[in-house]
Amino acid sequence: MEQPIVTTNPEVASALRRGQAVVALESTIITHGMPYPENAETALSVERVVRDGGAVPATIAVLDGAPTVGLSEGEIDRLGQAGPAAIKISSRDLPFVVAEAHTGGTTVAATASLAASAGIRVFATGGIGGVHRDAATTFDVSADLQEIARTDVAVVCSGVKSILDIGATLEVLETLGVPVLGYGVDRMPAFYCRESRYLVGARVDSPAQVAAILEARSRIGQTGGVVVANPVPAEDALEPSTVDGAITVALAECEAAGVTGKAITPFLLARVAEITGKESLAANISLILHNARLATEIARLLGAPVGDAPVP
Ligand code: PSU
Ligand code: MN
Repeated sequence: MEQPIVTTNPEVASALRRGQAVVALESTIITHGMPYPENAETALSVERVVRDGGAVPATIAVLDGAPTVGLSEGEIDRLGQAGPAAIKISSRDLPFVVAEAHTGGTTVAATASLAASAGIRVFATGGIGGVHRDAATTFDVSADLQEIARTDVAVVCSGVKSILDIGATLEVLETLGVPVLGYGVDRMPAFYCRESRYLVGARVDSPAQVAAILEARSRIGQTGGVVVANPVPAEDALEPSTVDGAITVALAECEAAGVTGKAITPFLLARVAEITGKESLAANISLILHNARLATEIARLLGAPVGDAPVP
């Protein structure tokens, strides 16, 4: 067999060998999720939060054709500067960008699959992709859902943005057998807002509960991922009416501009962010940091003997 082509940076590789906690981080949020320099600054702050919590961060992307697990600060800045000029890489794009030596940010789908192949079990992000509101006619369902279903990784996120159909996204996750755990909430978070009207599969209130559910899942013999839905901190949450108004405008503009395919999600997210202004960027940054903190706590508990607190 050929050697795997995934490059794992030495710090991440050594942490994994020694059984230390590692948290994977996506990079489409850097290239397509925020403007420069906030994108690179946020990615570096997220890494600091993971380190401060006692785990090793592994931001994942494809650099000149090399799927890379654990970017350097310089590499994060390079992706940030490239922004949407870099490729948005979902699972199906990996063979193309590797063969043609391209650079880009990996979506939740591609990041989860690269993380799992490196042996990382916990992944933090802002929001996952899902079922688009017009999916009944367009069939637009993010590959994130299927990839989470087949990859052994816990994805800590603040739900799906309300540009999507949250109820339909939860139905697909149920069909795919993905546990959806509301962290401290009974209802699915809606990214900028703490709650939608849809119930999660189960509510959890501690990282230890999440770790126990992950362990139980593998003891049962099930494979595949888990979604941990962690709401945006209350002080940074937006008013649902503000967000709804922006979404209505963004959806109409997307349709009028004839945007299709993988460009749809970045277009809608960017327009909602522009219309809602600085407040939504602040909420976005706050929830990502919050998710990274929780992911770090979960990662530190995995593999630790039951009842044993991780060494600080
Ligand atoms: N949701 C966000 N911000 C993002 C994304 C989703 O709040 O940046 C990105 C993630 O990388 C996600 C991707 O994996 O969009 C989903 O794109 P698509 O719908 O084309 O699968
Ligand atoms: Mn799509």
